[in-house]
Amino acid sequence: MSNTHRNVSVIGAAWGLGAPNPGCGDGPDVLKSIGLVQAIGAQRAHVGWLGTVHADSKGSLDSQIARACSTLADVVTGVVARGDLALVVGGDHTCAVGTWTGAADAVAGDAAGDGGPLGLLWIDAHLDSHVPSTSPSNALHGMPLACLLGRGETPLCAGRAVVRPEHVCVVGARSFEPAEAELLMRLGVRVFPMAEIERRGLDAVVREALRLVRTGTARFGITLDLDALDPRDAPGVGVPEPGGLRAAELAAALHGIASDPALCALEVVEYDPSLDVAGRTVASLRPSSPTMRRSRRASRRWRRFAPRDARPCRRRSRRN
Ligand SMILES: [Mn+2]
Repeated sequence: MSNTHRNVSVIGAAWGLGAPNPGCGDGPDVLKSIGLVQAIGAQRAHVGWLGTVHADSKGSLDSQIARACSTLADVVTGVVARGDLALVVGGDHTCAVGTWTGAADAVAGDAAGDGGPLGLLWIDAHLDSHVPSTSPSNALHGMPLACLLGRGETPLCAGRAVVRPEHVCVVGARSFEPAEAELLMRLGVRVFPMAEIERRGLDAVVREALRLVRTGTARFGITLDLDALDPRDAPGVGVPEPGGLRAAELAAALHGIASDPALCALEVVEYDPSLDVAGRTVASLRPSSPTMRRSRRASRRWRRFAPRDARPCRRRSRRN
């Protein structure tokens, strides 16, 4: 996140129920404890940890996640409606259903009267566009984009289209099932796979993707699944995929984005502290590295807190 005077409200989405390994449910607490708020605050933003949403344990998995998402949506609506930047920290990617439903509601009902649709930039190694009938694993974190597009029939998906396909871009995809790609193609979602990024360069792709999510929308949001990053930079995710984005290049391509008044919310998901290796994932998350370098104190603090237990990442089950 770059220099900005805008208020930043951080919200934890502390559940991993939608993933085969629930470890990412600990992500928000760990990032809070190692000083995420202070690191962002070092860049002159007014930042506070607003709260953390947990899932309860009543009923089916779907309904637990659906309730947590509904709580999260209400919180995000409030933050966005008052003009702050919402930063949602997952948890597994099912929290996107809550984050973007809440953001879309706030953006549609903008008090100033210039409300409209929400654009969404989805940065991910996967397409997250399964519906229950196409998912080999039934893992719900493989479905949130389909849900937001109004597809899929689970309690998580009210069947309501929160975003329009022409306002959504996926960047960094490299591992998915044909049915997901077919759904997105049929709907008209622009997908920028890794092969295209390697050919054209990340800067050019991000520029085009940002133009698309801004076109015809009132405001836009960005969701970053950390598995979009190369496992060399972000080993601490449940479903790592080789051949991904380098953290420094992505930070450079998105540099300054937090100061953009059209950006209403940012979401960072799937960080699993138990799978991190030598704090590498946390180091990649360090907000806006160039600015952090100028703030040596904050940078030292972040390094000091970064978990260093170099636990080998042995468990590598594919999601699908
Ligand atoms: Mn994802």
